[in-house]
Amino acid sequence: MVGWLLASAAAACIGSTYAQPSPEVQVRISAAIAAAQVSNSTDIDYTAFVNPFIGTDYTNYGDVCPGASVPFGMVKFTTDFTGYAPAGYISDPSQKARGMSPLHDSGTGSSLGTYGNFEVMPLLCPSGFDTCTTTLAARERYRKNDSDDAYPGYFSLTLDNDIKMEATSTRRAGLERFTFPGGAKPYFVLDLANDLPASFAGGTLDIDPENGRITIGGHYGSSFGPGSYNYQAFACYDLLNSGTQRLSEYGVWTGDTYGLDAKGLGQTHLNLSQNLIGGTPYQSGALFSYEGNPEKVILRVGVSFVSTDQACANAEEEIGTSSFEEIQKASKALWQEKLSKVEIDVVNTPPNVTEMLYSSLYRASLTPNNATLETQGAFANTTSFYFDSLYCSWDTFRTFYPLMTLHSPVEFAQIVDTYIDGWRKLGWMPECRANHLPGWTQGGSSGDNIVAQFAVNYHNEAQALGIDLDELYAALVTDGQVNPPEWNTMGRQVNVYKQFSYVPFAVLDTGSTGRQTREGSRTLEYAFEDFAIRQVAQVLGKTDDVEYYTNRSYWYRNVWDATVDSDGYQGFMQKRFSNGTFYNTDPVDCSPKDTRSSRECSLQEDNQSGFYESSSWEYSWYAPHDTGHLVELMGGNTTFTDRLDHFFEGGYYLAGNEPSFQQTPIGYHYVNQPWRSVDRVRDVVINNFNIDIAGLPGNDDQAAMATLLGFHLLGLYPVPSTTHYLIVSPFTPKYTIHNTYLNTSTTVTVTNYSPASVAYPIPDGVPAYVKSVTINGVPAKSRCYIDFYDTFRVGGEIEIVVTEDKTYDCGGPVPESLSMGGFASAR
Ligand SMILES: *[C@@H]1O[C@H](CO)[C@@H](O)[C@H](O)[C@H]1NC(C)=O
Ligand SMILES: *[C@@H]1O[C@H](CO)[C@@H](O)[C@H](O)[C@H]1NC(C)=O
Ligand SMILES: *[C@@H]1O[C@H](CO)[C@@H](O)[C@H](O)[C@H]1NC(C)=O
Ligand SMILES: *[C@@H]1O[C@H](CO)[C@@H](O)[C@H](O)[C@H]1NC(C)=O
Ligand SMILES: *[C@@H]1O[C@H](CO)[C@@H](O)[C@H](O)[C@H]1NC(C)=O
Ligand SMILES: *[C@@H]1O[C@H](CO)[C@@H](O)[C@H](O)[C@H]1NC(C)=O
Ligand SMILES: *[C@@H]1O[C@H](CO)[C@@H](O)[C@H](O)[C@H]1NC(C)=O
Ligand SMILES: *[C@@H]1O[C@H](CO)[C@@H](O)[C@H](O)[C@H]1NC(C)=O
Ligand SMILES: *[C@@H]1O[C@H](CO)[C@@H](O)[C@H](O)[C@H]1NC(C)=O
Ligand SMILES: *[C@@H]1O[C@H](CO)[C@@H](O)[C@H](O)[C@H]1NC(C)=O
Ligand SMILES: CC(=O)N[C@H]1CO[C@H](CO)[C@@H](O)[C@@H]1O
Repeated sequence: MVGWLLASAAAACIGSTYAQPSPEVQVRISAAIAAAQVSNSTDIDYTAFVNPFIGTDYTNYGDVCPGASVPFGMVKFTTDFTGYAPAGYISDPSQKARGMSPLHDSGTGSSLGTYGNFEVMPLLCPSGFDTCTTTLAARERYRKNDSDDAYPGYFSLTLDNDIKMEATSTRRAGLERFTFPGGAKPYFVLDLANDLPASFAGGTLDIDPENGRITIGGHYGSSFGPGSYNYQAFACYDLLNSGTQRLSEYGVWTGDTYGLDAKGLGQTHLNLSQNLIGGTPYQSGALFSYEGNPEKVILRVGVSFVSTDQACANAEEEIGTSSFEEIQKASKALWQEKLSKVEIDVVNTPPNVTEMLYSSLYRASLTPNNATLETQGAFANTTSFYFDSLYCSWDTFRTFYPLMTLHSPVEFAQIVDTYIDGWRKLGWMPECRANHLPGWTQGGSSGDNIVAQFAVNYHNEAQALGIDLDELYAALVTDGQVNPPEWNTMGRQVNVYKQFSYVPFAVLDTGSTGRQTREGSRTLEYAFEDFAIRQVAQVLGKTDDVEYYTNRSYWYRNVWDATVDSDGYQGFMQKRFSNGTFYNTDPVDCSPKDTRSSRECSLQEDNQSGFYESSSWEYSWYAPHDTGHLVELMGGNTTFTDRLDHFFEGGYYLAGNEPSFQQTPIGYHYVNQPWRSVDRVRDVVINNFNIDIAGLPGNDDQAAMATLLGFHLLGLYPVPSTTHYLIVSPFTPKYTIHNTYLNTSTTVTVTNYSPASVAYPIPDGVPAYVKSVTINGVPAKSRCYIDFYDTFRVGGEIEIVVTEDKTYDCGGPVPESLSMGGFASAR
C-alpha cells in the first residue's frame, strides 16, 4: 500500500555533515557481526544485528517505526515528529520532535499517520509553570545531531537542549527514562487531545497528586478507514517511580495556534468533548514538575483499549517495580527467541546480508499488534485472540504469512483466530484493520489467502492450535458468496462478480454500495481469493466446492483482452463493461512510466484506471495459481520471457509496492529458466534494498516488504495459499529454520556458495545458479520448487548445489499451475 492521500512531502535540505540516527548504531552492528564472524561461536546474539532504523527515511517512505517494542507488542515507544511521519518517528533531522508516545504502527502508508496518542514531552521552564511551552507548536524542538539510537527493546533520542528520552516496553506497558542537564527543574507536558492524525473525538484526564498518577483516555479516529469511525484508548502514567520521585507542581492546560495558552495550576480534571466545528486541533493535557531537580526521571506507562483501570493494572502487572534495565533485558530475550528461529552461517555471509536479514526478521515479528484482552466495540470481551493493525491483508498475504508458516504456527494460528473472529463478530473477515476499526479494502478479501495459507499447511495441527477448520471454511465461503451491503471495508462485490464472471465497469448494482473502481485488479484478486477457498475445500474433501471455486479461480481470464498492444507485446488485462465490451486504457497508465503525474491510481473515486496502485503492465502477470496458462495467453515461452525482461528493463517494475512483489522476479521459473529468476532477484535486492535508513524502496506495510526481502535472501519464494516454495538462490551459504512447535529443524546448505554472487550482475564464473537439490539425501523431483510437507515440516537437510553455468533448467516439473494439473491433491 502506498499512502494514497500522500501530499507532497516537505523537501528537506539535508547537509552531509549531520543526520540521524547516530552513526554509532551502524558501528555497533558492524562490530557485532564482525565479532560473531571471528568467534565462530554458535551462541549468537541475533538482536545485535538488527538495525531498527532501516526504512525510517523521508525519501522512500518506508514508514518503519524504530520504537521500543516486544514481539507483536501493543506498545511501541517512539518520538513523534512534525511533517510526514506516519509511524511517529522520521529520521529527517529538519523535522522537530514534539514528544514521546506509547502507541504506534509500523510501515503503514497512511499519510496522516496512525496512533501517537498520549505524548509526553520533557521541558525546561526556567520562568516557572505558567511559562511552560505546552502547545504543540511551542514545544516542538530539533534533536541533537547524530544522536538517535535504537535496538530491539530500546529507543532513545536526545533533544537539542540535551534532554535525553529513553524507553523500553512490555506488551501493554513500559518505562520512559528522561535525563535532564544538571541542575534543571524537570517539567513534563502530557497530551490528551492530540494524536498523529489529529483525530481527537473527546476524552478525559485526571491527576491524582497523592498517588502521583495521571489517568487519561478518550476517543480517536481511524487512520485508514471511514472518518466517522472512532476507537477508544487509555493510558495510566505513574509519576513517582515507586516513591523515589516527588512531584512539585501539577495542573492542566489548553491551547490552540491563535493565542489560547491557558494553564490551571493545581487543577486535576479535564473532560472535553469533540470539537465539532473542526479546524486546527484542539490542544489540551497535563503539566507537572518535580522537586529536587533530579537528573533522571522515570515514568511508568500502561496502556489499554478497555479502560484507564485496565491501563493501570497492565502497568502494575507487566512492569511493577522492575527497573528499566530489567524490562529491557526481558524484551531483548523475547527478541532473541524470535530471531533465533532462523540461524545463518554468519561467518561466511556478507555482513550487509546478515544485517538486512535480521532487521527484516525483526520487523516480521514487530506487527501486527497483539491486543488480546484489549478489545472494544464488537470485539469487547471476545474469548479469541485479538490483533490490531492488520494493515492490510492485501499487503501481507503475499510474503508475511508464508514466512510465518515456516517457523511460527502458534503465532500464525492466533492471527488466524483473529481473522475468523472478525467474521463471527462483523460478518466478514477483516481486510484492513487499522486502530481497531475496519480500514479501506484495496482489492477484495485477501484474508482468504491468509487463512488458506494456514489451513493447507497446518490442517493436521489446526485443532490442537485452536482452529476449527469447518468454521474457517465457513468464513471463507461467506467472503466468497455473501455480498456486504457496503464493500469498501469488508468482503467483496461478489453479486456482480458472480453474475458476470468478472467485476464489470459501470455496472448497475442495486444491492450494495462501494467505490466502483479498480475493476481489472479486483477481478484478478477475487479470482486468486477463490483459489484460496478452493484449496481449503480440497483439504476438507468438499469435491463440489473444489470444482466450483476452481472454475471461479479461472475468471482472471475474463479480463484478458488479447487485442491490446503495448510496446509490441500483445494481450493485457483490461476492465470491461457488463455487456462484455472492454473499456481499454493504456497499459502504461499508473506505471512508473506514466507521463501524467496527476493520474489518480489508488482509492480515489474517478475511473481513470481499472487497476489499484499499479498498471495493467504489472497486473497482467497476476495469476499466481495459474501462471502456466498466462504463459500461453502471452504467446508462449519465448514471448513470455522477452516480455518479462522488458517489464523490468523497460521500467514497468515498481519495487516499492505489493503488486510487483508477486510473481514477476521469479516468473522465469514457469518457463523453465530458473537461472533468469536468480539474476532478476539479485537485481531487485541489490538495486532496491540496503542497510541504511533509505534501505527499503517503499512502505514496509506491516513487514510485507521485510518478509519479501527475507525470502529473497533465503533463496525461497512462496506461492500463497499453497504448500509450495520456489527455489531461487540463497544470499547466505547455510541457514537453519527451527519450527519449535513441530520440533523440527531444517538446514539448507548451499554448496559452492560464493559471497561474490551477492552482486548484480553476478560476475561471470561465480556460482549462483541451481544445479541440484537434495532433500535428506534424495534428489528433489524439481530444482525449481519444494513442498513444505517434504521439507520444513519434517526437518533435516536440504542441499542446494550452485554453479556458474546458466543452463540448468528445473530438471523436472516447473512450478505448478492449476489448469495444467497442478495442485491436484491436498498434502
Ligand atoms: C567454525 O566452526 C565450524 C565447526 O563448528 C568449523 O567447521 C569451521 O571451519 C569454523 N570456521 C572458522 C572460520 O573458523
Ligand atoms: C546540526 O548540525 C547542523 C549542521 O552542522 C547545524 O546547522 C545545526 O545547528 C545542528 N543542530 C543542532 C541541534 O545542534
Ligand atoms: C464528562 O462530561 C460528560 C457530559 O459533558 C459526562 O456525561 C461525563 O460523565 C463526564 N465524564 C467524566 C469522566 O467526568
Ligand atoms: C464486557 O465485560 C465488561 C466487564 O464484565 C462489561 O462491563 C461490558 O458490558 C462487556 N461488554 C460487552 C460488549 O459485552
Ligand atoms: C498475545 O497475547 C496473549 C495474551 O497475553 C498471549 O497469550 C499470546 O501468546 C500473544 N501472542 C503473540 C503472537 O505474541
Ligand atoms: C466448472 O466448469 C466446467 C467447464 O466449464 C463446467 O462443466 C462445470 O459444470 C463447472 N462446475 C461448476 C461446479 O460450476
Ligand atoms: C457496451 O457498453 C458500452 C458502454 O455503454 C458501449 O460503449 C459499448 O458500445 C457496448 N457494447 C456493445 C457491443 O453494445
Ligand atoms: C514451454 O515451457 C514449458 C515448461 O518448461 C514446457 O513444458 C513447454 O513444452 C514449453 N513450450 C514450448 C512450446 O516450448
Ligand atoms: C553495505 O551497505 C552500505 C550502506 O548502504 C553500502 O554503502 C555498502 O556498499 C554495502 N556493502 C556491500 C558490500 O554491499
Ligand atoms: C514437541 O516437543 C515437545 C517437548 O518434547 C512435546 O511436548 C510436543 O508434543 C512435541 N510436538 C510435536 C508436534 O511433536
Ligand atoms: C477519467 C475517465 O476516464 N472518466 C471516464 C469514466 O467513464 C465514463 C464512462 O465511460 C467516461 O465518460 C469518462 O470519460
